[in-house]
Amino acid sequence: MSSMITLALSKGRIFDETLPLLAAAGIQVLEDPEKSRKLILSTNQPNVRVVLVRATDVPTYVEYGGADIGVTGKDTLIEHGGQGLYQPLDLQIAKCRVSVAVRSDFDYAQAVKKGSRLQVATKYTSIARDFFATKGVHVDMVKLYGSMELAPLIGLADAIVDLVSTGNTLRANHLIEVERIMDISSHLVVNQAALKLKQAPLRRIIDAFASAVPPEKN
Ligand code: PRT
Ligand code: MG
Repeated sequence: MSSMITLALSKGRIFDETLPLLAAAGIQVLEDPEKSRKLILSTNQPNVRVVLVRATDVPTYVEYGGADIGVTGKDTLIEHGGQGLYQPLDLQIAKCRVSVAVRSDFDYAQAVKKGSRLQVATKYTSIARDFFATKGVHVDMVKLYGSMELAPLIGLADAIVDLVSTGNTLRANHLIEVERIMDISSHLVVNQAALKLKQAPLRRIIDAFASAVPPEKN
């Protein structure tokens, strides 16, 4: 029996933007996750299957070998810690940035003077903690799992640390981006034991993905 390769993806932009890379590897997913409730999708290659997991769970599935390989945002990877994961490739997809945003009437410059305290609402507590520590700002962290943009409007926090791509969500909620913490794209992550045990098929996928990634623009 040939060994099965399990690829972990999340529904939505990561799935959609990974499809062309899979095509470059000769892999075609046979079901549409938006139309089916299945969590395990077969492909045109009998030894390759796709599992659908929450975006934040992709590194965990790959770390514990629930999947051999996965695609995950750098944001998610940093928060996970990346332990046990081989990270061979920046796929240059699902691009966005992690930024600090506040209400337009909030005096951010005053609030981040060294030694001051700032209430920050975010799903990205690790990224936020490191960023404000470097600035010497004390942070009272409010951990949220979504709709971060609401927090400053309701008085739950002074600032949010969140992903921004077009900026439309911030604008719609009268928030302004005051600092850009880091640029984000999605990366390929591979289980280290699987890389040894299933080296040839995994290498084939990694190499095909690498050849399909557009060269970095400067
Ligand atoms: O949505 P769900 O709660 O199910 O899970 P998730 O948010 O963890 O997954 P998903 O699929 O939304 O995001 C997966 C990955 O896509 C993230 O980890 C990022 O690496 C990447 N990515 C790229 C984005 C965005 N762009 C993005 N714009 N993830 C989320 N957003 C959200 C952002 O949080 C904000 O609410 O879109 C909103 C801002 O978009 P603009 O265009 O209005 O600025
Ligand atoms: Mg989302």
